[in-house]
Amino acid sequence: MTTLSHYLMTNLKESAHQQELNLIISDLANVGKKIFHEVQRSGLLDLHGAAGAQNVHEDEVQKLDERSNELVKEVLSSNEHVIGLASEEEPDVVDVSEGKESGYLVAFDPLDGSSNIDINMPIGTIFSVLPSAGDIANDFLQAAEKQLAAGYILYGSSTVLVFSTGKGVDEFTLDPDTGEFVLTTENISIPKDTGYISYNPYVLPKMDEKRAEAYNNLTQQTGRSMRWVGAMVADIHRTLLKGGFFAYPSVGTDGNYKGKLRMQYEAKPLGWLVEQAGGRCLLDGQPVGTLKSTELHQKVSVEMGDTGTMQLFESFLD
Ligand code: AFP
Repeated sequence: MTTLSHYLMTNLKESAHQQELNLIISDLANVGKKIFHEVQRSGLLDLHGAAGAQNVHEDEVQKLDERSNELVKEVLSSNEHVIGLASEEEPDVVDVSEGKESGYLVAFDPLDGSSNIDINMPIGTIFSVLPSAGDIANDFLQAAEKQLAAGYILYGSSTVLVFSTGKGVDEFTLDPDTGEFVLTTENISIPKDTGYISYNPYVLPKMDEKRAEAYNNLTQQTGRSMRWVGAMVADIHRTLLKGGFFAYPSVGTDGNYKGKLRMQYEAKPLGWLVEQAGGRCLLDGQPVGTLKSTELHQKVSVEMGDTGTMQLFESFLD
């Protein structure tokens, strides 16, 4: 059995930079354990339900969203290599650079899938680690290909940490007996031309007609079943392991409403991760890699999946 600590010490050790990055990944794994601890007890600790405020995206913040956000901030601000944080739940970038000469930036969605909290369905934490040249606010807008690491922790029937540092995608499962993350799937490669089709059909009538037709064609021609968990982390985890198609498109006849997914905290890290596992991701119809964000809380159209399914989908757009 390979534990996460052993893996980080032996597999990812080639440079001082990598070792700094490992300390951040290790902290993210630890914060995942803390959040899972709260998730397990949320019904008992009065952590279900709304916190009574809206975030910058005008979503109703849940108590567990708030708690998870505090936990991530608390742990990462004490990491000597992290100088800036951006959270889906924070209006602005959080500068944690005091007393640190240089370091990295971490963008995160502390608890993805808020509507699943009270009903005991899968939820997760998403993270993206970026380099910084010193201009913290601007450096968060870098393209996905600049990410040094990205991944998620999924609190499902088991708790898994899935991440990439640009050298493949690995999955670690939390062993409840030892409290350690253990390597369970190495080098995930998305199966091709199989899996489920995953989008919320409520968007179809609101979409540009041609794109909506491509979605319909994909479902009909592949004859595959649909799945929608309502937490991107869970839908992407299934897509990584089983193949398929996941989308949350822009809607409106000219695509003027930017769907729901946030570029920094959901689309960029998970799209890049899917590509690291051999899949393909389009943000606003363009390959995920080089597209820069224009603002911190930007929303973006998302379409991704295994290369075979994506090729078929894109052929309907020609
Ligand atoms: P939260 O960010 O409020 O937790 O919402 C989760 C999410 O952004 C993403 O994880 C899901 O794919 C999507 O929303 C679900 O949206 P619907 O409400 O349209 O099902």
